[in-house]
This record gives sequence, C-alpha cells and structure tokens, in this order.
Amino acid sequence: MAIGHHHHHTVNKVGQSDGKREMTMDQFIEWLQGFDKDNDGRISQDELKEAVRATGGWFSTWKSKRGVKSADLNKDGFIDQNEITRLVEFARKQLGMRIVGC
Ligand SMILES: [Ca+2]
Ligand SMILES: [Ca+2]
Repeated sequence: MAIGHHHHHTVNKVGQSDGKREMTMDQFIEWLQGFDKDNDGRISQDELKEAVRATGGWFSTWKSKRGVKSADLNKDGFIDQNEITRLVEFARKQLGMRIVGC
C-alpha cells in the first residue's frame, strides 16, 4: 500500500463521538495527521496522546506510549509516514476504532 501522497486539508477531530465511526485507512491517516501540531510529518507521543483523547477515551499516556512503541519501527520515538499504517492495529485494538480497507 502506497502512502506517497498526502493531502493537506486539515482534518479536525472525527466528531467527539465514541470513536466507533468507521473510516478507511486513508481517512485514518488524514485524521492522525490532523494531530501533527508541529507539522514535521511525524506523530510524536504527545501528538498521539491528543489523538487518543479525541477518540473519546480518557486521557491516556500509557496508551499513546504503547501506540508509539508498537508502531515505531526504527525506534526514533516518532511515527513517520512509513510507520503510520502500523498504528492501525493499535487504533483498532486499543482505541476501538473501526478502520476498513487495508
Ligand atoms: Ca509532529
Ligand atoms: Ca519511527
């Protein structure tokens, strides 16, 4: 699956619902990139923390820590473009998000 293209419309939080909304892999990536506050193209643990919170889960540091850990292939502490798809499993299991089409 190619992730070469990124669109740059800002995706705001997906509702403030229960995070159970179904989305595609592309939408998930766009959604996550909406949390890239410093626009470095990577998701840090702090940024992921905001994403976790936005799913309606209570503020959870350990979840975001685990998310980064499980997806961070090169162990630099950030989720970059190549690693972002690895967060899908995390989002499914830990955040209860429904992500389709991968
Ligand atoms: Ca960032
Ligand atoms: Ca990394």
